[in-house]
Amino acid sequence: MSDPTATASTAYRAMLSLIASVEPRIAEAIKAELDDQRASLKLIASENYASLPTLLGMGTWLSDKYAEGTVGHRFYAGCQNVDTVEAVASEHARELFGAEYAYAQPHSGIDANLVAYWAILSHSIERPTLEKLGAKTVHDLSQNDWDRLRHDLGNQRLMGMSLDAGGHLTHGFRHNISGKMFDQRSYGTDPETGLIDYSALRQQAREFKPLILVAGYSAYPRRINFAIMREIADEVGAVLMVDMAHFAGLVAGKVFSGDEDPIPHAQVVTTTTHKSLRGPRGGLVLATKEFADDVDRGCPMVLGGPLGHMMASKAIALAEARQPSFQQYAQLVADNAKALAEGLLKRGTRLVTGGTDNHLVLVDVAGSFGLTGRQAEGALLDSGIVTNRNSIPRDPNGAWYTSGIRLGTPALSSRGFTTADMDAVAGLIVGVLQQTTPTTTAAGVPGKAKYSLAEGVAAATKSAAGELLGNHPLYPGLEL
Ligand code: DSN
Repeated sequence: MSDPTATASTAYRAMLSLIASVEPRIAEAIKAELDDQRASLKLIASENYASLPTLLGMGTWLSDKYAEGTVGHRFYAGCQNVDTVEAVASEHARELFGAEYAYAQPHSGIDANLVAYWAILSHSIERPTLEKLGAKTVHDLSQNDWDRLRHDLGNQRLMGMSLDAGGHLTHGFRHNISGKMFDQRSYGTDPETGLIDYSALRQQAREFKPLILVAGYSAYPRRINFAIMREIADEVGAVLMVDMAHFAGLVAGKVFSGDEDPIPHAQVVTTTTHKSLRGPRGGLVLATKEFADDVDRGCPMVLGGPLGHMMASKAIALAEARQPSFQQYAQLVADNAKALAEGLLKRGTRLVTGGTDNHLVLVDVAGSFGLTGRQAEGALLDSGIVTNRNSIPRDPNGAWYTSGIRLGTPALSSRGFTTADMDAVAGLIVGVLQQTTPTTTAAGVPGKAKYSLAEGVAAATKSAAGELLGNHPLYPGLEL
């Protein structure tokens, strides 16, 4: 039998040559991206490397089919193959997570959250109103009743984690549509420990009485107790929605179980598929049966035509995540994050919450090295280490410059980095940041954007990183 990676090399070379015959700059950018990804230490907590079957699943003619609607109930003819891929993706998602219902259409995390918000609004506001007025659909309502319903749909309350505590824009912040749709209040973290204070959260929920309580984060380095979150939601009559975009891989890989697994506790759970879950770019919504019909109306409610090629790729990635090897991968992600945190701590770095028990680490670069997040991100990038700047709780440098950098281990764990490698990575990071200094502005004070990196540090770090990367090649055997 021929070696599948050698076959993939041939397939990709043919693909690049076909693309180059139309637009060579695009072929070059595709190739350059692989070279860049191979040559840098990727520590962006929300990124990963999808498998070759998952990547190849995206590049097909399933993209050419319109299929608005849902499986078996489409607004276009000839959707039998899109029906198959959507049904298979949903089946894998249900089985993988133990969910009663799964919706595979969302194109991204923001779309998954929008589907979830509108499903909850439909379930908890629209349906009871229609029932009370004896109407079957919204078309049966008088103009006055419709106006009142629209007003009610647009005036509900949502409570989510504050951005600087690690929450997400789509959890009700003003720069996102969720902040315009809902009256939102944030819960933060304890100023001393940096951890969620469930009693304070409960008290806030009692006072604010949200319709939706959102749990989930993009920069909180700890686990959440979803049993307590559900108890709080039930007490105040809220629906618990969990956005597990960042840690879905740890749920799928059973690193998070019991009270740390959102599926048995939340009515609605959303995720992206491309972060720790290691699939293609996209989203999923999981729900209890009670919310299934409302979630299923996501297209055309808020989503454009489903992306058949992306759902095919999601199905492949979800099938991979059901393999026992994915559980080993998920455990490695968590072990590597711990090793990275310990490596940073022992070299004198301050971490938000003092460590991690998930896949990410939040470094206070202002407190540790006198830098802004922007300066730290830039100096590390110059040295071949890709991270992203991130706010820390009560950040004095705001959301643009920030005082932190966020590091995550899903991508390097996919390359097979070990805990010993992560200690070496911590050494490289600290080495760079200790030798970075903010540039002084014309007014004689340290600036927030520019920095200088001691001579030779970037080159030496790139070379040490190259050695680590060489031990764990990305897509071994794939030659373009
Ligand atoms: N952009 C994602 C992240 O980096 O966490 C969340 O939207």
